[in-house]
Amino acid sequence: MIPSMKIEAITLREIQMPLVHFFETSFGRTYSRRILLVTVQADGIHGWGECVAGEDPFYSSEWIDSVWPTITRYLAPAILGRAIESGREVPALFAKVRAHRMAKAALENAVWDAEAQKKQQPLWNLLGGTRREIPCGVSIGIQDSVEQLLDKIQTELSAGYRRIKVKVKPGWDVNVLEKIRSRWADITLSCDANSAYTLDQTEHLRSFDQFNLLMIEQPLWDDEIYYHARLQKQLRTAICLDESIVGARAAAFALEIGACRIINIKVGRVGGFTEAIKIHDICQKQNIPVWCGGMLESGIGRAHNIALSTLENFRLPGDVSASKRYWEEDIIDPEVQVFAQGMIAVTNEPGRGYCVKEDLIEKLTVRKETLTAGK
Ligand code: OSB
Ligand code: MG
Repeated sequence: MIPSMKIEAITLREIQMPLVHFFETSFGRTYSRRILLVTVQADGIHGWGECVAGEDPFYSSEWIDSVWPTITRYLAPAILGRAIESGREVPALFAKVRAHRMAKAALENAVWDAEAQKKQQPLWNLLGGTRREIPCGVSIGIQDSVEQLLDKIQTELSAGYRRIKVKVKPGWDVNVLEKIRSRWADITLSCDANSAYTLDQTEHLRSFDQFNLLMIEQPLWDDEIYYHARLQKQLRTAICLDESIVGARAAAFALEIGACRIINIKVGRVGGFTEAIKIHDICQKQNIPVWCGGMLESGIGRAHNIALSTLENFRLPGDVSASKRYWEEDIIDPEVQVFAQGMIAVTNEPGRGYCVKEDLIEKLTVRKETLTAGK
């Protein structure tokens, strides 16, 4: 018999964590993160989840102050007091709420986290993963100068990372890629535009082909797929979609019309592990490689990204890198470490495989709310 868990309480917390170094994309610069963590309490077990919504509604429409009431008012009441066997049951319970995928993912993933503990099984194994080592890349933001960017790339290459991704936008693209390629002709290099271009700039984007990039991530509008198919026909470089792949249907559509040749899976963006696994499977059947994206997560989201990255078709290095690149001190123990060959070793521990530092979290907490069944 599969043991079910009764969801007795759900706690939301906002923690604030300054980044070791600012992170800049085409939509802005972040110095410090406001992160929503959720805890699902069931039969004496605490399952943890991290909401990847940002400080502002710039990457997507969700942001920290939209996800909080979405969870307290709609999502938490949909699972509180219920007996649940698996994280897989959660999406159906949330189906009435449109979109709000990052809010949903935080809770669904906390249920998976609890389920793995309850079953005394590693979370990665519960998700269907097989890899015991995760290949890692880094995402490097826009810097104050190209020299600073080159220094950062050197640091990350020395640390062993297997793929360098740089953020681009009009005015910080061809000039920058040229300098990178003249110094490192052969490294695995990609770029991410976070929707900074339009189809009118096709000729300009075609000039990226000379840099032999592994991919160009989300060049066009965040909510567009069709125009990416038009663009992909004009480029030699593979397009990778991030923002516009909000679920399995979007992924299937993008592949059907040839809008990309690679997909970035972010578990928060697509609404949770269940949907992320579906996208992984669709891509695997069509021989389209996927990789795990990052959202400047704290250790909990990072641990979940590692677990997801063990699925077989995560064939390209992800944006899942060491804790110390982001935080003075991460909220998990041990912190995520990347070994010299740019790999993260996956543990055999049951659950997420990293302990949560509750005392540290308490110190970082600026807002907290607990909801209980029947209230
Ligand atoms: O587009 O992949 C992105 C960070 C915040 C929002 C969007 C993105 C990113 C990153 C950082 O590229 C990845 C990471 O190191 O966590
Ligand atoms: Mg991206």
